[in-house]
Amino acid sequence: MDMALTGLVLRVDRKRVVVETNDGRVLFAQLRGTFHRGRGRAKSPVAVGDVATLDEPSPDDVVIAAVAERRSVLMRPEVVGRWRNQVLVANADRAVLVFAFADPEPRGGLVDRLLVACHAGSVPPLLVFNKTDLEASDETTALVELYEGLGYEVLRTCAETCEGIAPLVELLAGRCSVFAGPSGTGKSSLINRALPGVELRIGEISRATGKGKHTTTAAQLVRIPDDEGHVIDTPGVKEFGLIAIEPRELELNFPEFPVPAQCRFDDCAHRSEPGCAVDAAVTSGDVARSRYDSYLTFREELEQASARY
Ligand SMILES: Nc1nc2c(ncn2[C@@H]2O[C@H](COP(=O)(O)OP(=O)(O)OP(=O)(O)O)[C@@H](O)[C@H]2O)c(=O)[nH]1
Ligand SMILES: [Mg+2]
Ligand SMILES: [Zn+2]
Repeated sequence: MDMALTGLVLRVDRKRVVVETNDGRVLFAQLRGTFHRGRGRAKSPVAVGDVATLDEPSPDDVVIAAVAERRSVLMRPEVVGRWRNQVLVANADRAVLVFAFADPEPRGGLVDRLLVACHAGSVPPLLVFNKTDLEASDETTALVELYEGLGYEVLRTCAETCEGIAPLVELLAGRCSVFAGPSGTGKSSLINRALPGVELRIGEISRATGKGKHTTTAAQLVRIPDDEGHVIDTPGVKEFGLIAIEPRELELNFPEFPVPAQCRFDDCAHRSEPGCAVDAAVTSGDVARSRYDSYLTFREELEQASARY
């Protein structure tokens, strides 16, 4: 009996998908109209990290027939033409969220967005603060300590001096890890350092703006040499919208909040209701103001989005 032809999705362009087949070829596969439309606009039909069943009606013609159920998804809304392309990557075991001590300075709101997306998509996060060779502002130092204090796994790295690269390599082995974060923080640089022989394109920081220039333009899967695991590099995110989270369930993605069911009202939105335990925790300092502000911002966004669809 023939073994079914399957492929690991390495990269997704408009209508062409790069797959690595289980018989060891790297080739382009086509998305056919029915499959493309059939999945509706709620989900990306195919994402990097997916395992696809392939049809090969003739040589040079490989078609994606189906996509295996996903273990996890990292989602963001992204409008591509009239398409809402929502799944950034599929099947990641861990998200490596890369920020920098400086150039660019991390924004807490974006850290929180990515952490919430990870919680909601069942992808455990690792926070990496890169560029330890640069001097951090007091705000940035406090921000790193905030997330460490919350119990998130935090790693300090430097792609220039290789500080923290050995522990990073250990964390990557045997798993699928997706690197995400703002442009210019060093995602591709860290992957190049961690994986021998891999040479992803590295950008330059604009002197004028202190920002990266979106060097990586599409999510791309890279195999770890001599290992089962792989790594997915993604383009830098400027804004990261949250989707597919019930507004009422947002609170569950903030592990330090005293929820659920500790406020006076069962349906407390933690805005300024009397007897709100979250509000009390912010006042007493048990919950950081910045985290609460993120919660309020995201809740508003999710409510507006759910009213729209
Ligand atoms: N000083 C310093 N510079 C670094 C470090 N790591 C990366 N860089 C520099 O930061 C710039 C951006 O690095 P990239 O690896 O392209 O960043 P990226 O996160 O992949 O950016 P996008 O692909 O645009 O999302 C490059 O000029 C790197 O040389 C570091 O640890 N210290
Ligand atoms: Mg990059
Ligand atoms: Zn409340």
